[in-house]
Amino acid sequence: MKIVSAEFIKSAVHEGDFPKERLPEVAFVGRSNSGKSSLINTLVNRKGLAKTSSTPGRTRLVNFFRINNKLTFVDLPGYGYAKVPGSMKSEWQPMIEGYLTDRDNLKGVVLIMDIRRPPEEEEELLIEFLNSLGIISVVALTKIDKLSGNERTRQLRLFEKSLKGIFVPFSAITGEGKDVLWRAIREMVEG
Ligand SMILES: Nc1nc2c(ncn2[C@@H]2O[C@H](COP(=O)(O)OP(=O)(O)O)[C@@H](O)[C@H]2O)c(=O)[nH]1
Ligand SMILES: [Mg+2]
Repeated sequence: MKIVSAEFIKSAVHEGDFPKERLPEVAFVGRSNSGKSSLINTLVNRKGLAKTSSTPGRTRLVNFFRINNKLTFVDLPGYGYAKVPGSMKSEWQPMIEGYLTDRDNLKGVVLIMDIRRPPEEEEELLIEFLNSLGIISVVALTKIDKLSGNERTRQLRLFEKSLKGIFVPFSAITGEGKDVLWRAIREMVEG
């Protein structure tokens, strides 16, 4: 995808403040520190569009970006920071669920996971939830550059065994997976 423009639209906390414009939308969701901001920046070739943060989990904002005046990227708040017993019960749950359920221009979700970190029940439940809503999703496995060939194979097997998803190995450092992810996004958007 040739990026002509990538602009920040707004941040919002409540559904009522989400942008009224209805471009096709792709949402990015992941644990704090999973590499979500870096992945968005890599996709759009802009180093500082989505802030990469050194204080993970502090923001509860939903950030909207307009890409090529054609689609919207939505950076959903990170999760898994405030540990609450029982999965998907943390404070972002109602907000995320509300967004995923109600946003009718939502075309798909990119779930971002650090390839070194084994999936937990939260991720399993999130994928099930997306499937139950009929929302297409793809799992980006970030920081692949940190693994050796053997570790990579082992981790990929682990993910394939524990989650029902489509996996894209990704690195914000080397750019691996960028084209594959863009293809997946284009398919979501163009249906
Ligand atoms: N080696 C490597 N580091 C990464 C990659 N993606 C993110 N990081 C680092 O991981 C940390 C968290 O990244 P960030 O994008 O802020 O994660 P977020 O909290 O999910 O938005 C930062 O120190 C990044 O530089 C990657 O693909 N490879
Ligand atoms: Mg971030």
